[in-house]
Amino acid sequence: MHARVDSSSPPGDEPAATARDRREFLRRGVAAGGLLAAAATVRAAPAAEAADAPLAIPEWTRAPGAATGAQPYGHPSAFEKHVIRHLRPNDKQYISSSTRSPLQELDGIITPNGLFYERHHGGVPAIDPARHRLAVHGLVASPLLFTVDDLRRFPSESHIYFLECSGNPGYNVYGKTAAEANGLVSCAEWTGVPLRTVLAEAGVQPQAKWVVAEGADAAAMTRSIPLEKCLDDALLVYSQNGERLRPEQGYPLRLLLPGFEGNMSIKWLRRLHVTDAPVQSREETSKYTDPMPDGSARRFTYYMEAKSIITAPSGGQRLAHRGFHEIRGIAWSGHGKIARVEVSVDDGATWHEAELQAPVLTRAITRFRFPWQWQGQPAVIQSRAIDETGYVQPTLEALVAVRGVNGTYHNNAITPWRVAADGEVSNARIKAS
Ligand SMILES: Nc1nc2c(c(=O)[nH]1)N[C@H]1C(S)=C(S)[C@@H](COP(=O)(O)O)O[C@H]1N2
Ligand SMILES: [Mo]
Repeated sequence: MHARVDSSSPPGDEPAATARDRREFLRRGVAAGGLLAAAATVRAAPAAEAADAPLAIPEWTRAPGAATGAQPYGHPSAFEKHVIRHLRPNDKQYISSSTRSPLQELDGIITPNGLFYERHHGGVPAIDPARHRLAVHGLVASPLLFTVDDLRRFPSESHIYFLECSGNPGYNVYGKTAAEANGLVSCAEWTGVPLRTVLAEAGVQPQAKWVVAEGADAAAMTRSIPLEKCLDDALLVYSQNGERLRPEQGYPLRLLLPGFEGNMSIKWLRRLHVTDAPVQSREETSKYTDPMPDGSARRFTYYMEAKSIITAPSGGQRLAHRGFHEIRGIAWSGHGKIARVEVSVDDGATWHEAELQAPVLTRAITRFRFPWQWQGQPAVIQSRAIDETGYVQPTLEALVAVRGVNGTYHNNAITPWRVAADGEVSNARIKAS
């Protein structure tokens, strides 16, 4: 049984806007040595098994399976044990540390809770929700103290948003896999109460301009947030992907500031102090600032700018077959929706529009895909995101030309992957040996 995959006419409707790009793509494909000459065939069964042989009955069909309810809380298949968060092997800072989401193993736009990236400055506290409180005070008409149950009584909302650490990936651009190169980003459906609802309950005074959020962890992570953001789409979150927050993600209560650098989405939230000025916390002075070439420093760099990365094929993987391959990846922007993603398969010489997978949501991860014929030629493949503001994801060289090399945060550069003649995929920034 063969599933026919014709790379020159991908399934589904072709948006009118891409027809020109596709013609251009085909023309260049032919010009570039018949890249698309033959329609690809994806075999549904190993060629060694004759299609007319009877289907063997495997052992799992011959006897009943495990008892229903054997796992009161479900786990992935035992065959998926390699799909785990990535912890840097030399990471000795086990309290102030991070783990990366295995982007190369994931499909769709939702990161499963057990694979959501983590970044903790003082370890993961074990908080008893019955004893946890949120204080709202400062420039308000009535200071308030909430239990988690109190907050759950407010009208709730659910939204899909990405969260990304501004240190993703820093200026270590040599990550071997997609996780190592850019895995400090994840995306979930968050449920909670809009922060503006709770602030309205307390009654914000006219001179208020900032809200200082503080965590209940040993790091007492503290950040000042412009009141404008708090009254816009900021969410007090208690659930993630349908279940209560995991301890690592801020159980029982976190702040979520869509599109803003991850460190501002304070986990284990215990206090909201309404003020008229930023508090100048450690996290907005010594940390999370970027020294610029002219000696100044970028501070309060809220927005995560548009980024994308190809997750398949990506570093550490191997193309086992010549012929059709769907290039797949993810794109996101703190400024809103992804408008386009472009893919290059010739080391950046030419770019072609990828197809976006619905839904394309504001400040959420968007999937893209692009049909590719690989006939064993060495190639460098990469993607660049363009968001609804028209902003185009830069190359690393373009970013460094503006920012210099002393900053660590907000590196949203393109990640190029090298595909070798033997099908090995590696980070194109690592010199081939
Ligand atoms: N209280 C508290 N909040 C915190 C942190 C922390 O260490 N303590 N880390 C911040 C950073 S740097 C990031 S990137 C995100 C990470 O969220 P996650 O672990 O749910 O992915 O949480 C932010 N909120
Ligand atoms: Mo972060």
